[in-house]
Amino acid sequence: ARRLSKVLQLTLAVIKPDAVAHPVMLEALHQRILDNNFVIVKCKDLVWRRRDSERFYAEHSGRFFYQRLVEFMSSGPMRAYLLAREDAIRHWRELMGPTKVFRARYTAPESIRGQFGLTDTRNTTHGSDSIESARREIDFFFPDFCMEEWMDKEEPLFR
Ligand code: RTP
Ligand code: MG
Repeated sequence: ARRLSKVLQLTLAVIKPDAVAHPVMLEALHQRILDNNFVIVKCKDLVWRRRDSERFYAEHSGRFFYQRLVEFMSSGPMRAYLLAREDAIRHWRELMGPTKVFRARYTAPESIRGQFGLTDTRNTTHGSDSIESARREIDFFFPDFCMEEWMDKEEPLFR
């Protein structure tokens, strides 16, 4: 029999401050996660200091939107989820829809950003874009989570 662990993947999802500020939206997004067969491994509400924001988005330093992104992400509470599902990274990004709000509205109106996104920065959610970023981001938000413990050399849970 195939082990469940064979098909699971982990990803890091964040509900950004624009969405957390509205309880109805926060609840809708939480429900959306459950409706799409993700297992919530860990969940936490937190507020970033400016330096956390700068560190997390260091790869974007120098881009024209960096300052406002850093400012915005440390402007209020957000919620981080450690999610598990088969193909979790791809599924969560598909559910979020395109980063750019105009694109989300027109090409994926049912997606989270298509429905709730305000601007390209205040676009309700974040999701890891690769296995490497998922590892880095899970460790950033959940340093106590021992990924190695979830891995089995023969049949890795995390791929
Ligand atoms: P994310 O990192 O949130 O999953 O988004 P992404 O990969 O789809 O987009 P990326 O291009 O990596 O953008 C990184 C973050 O910068 C914000 N952003 N703001 N014009 C703007 O104001 C602007 N452009 C991008 C995005 O919201 C994303 O959080
Ligand atoms: Mg990105």
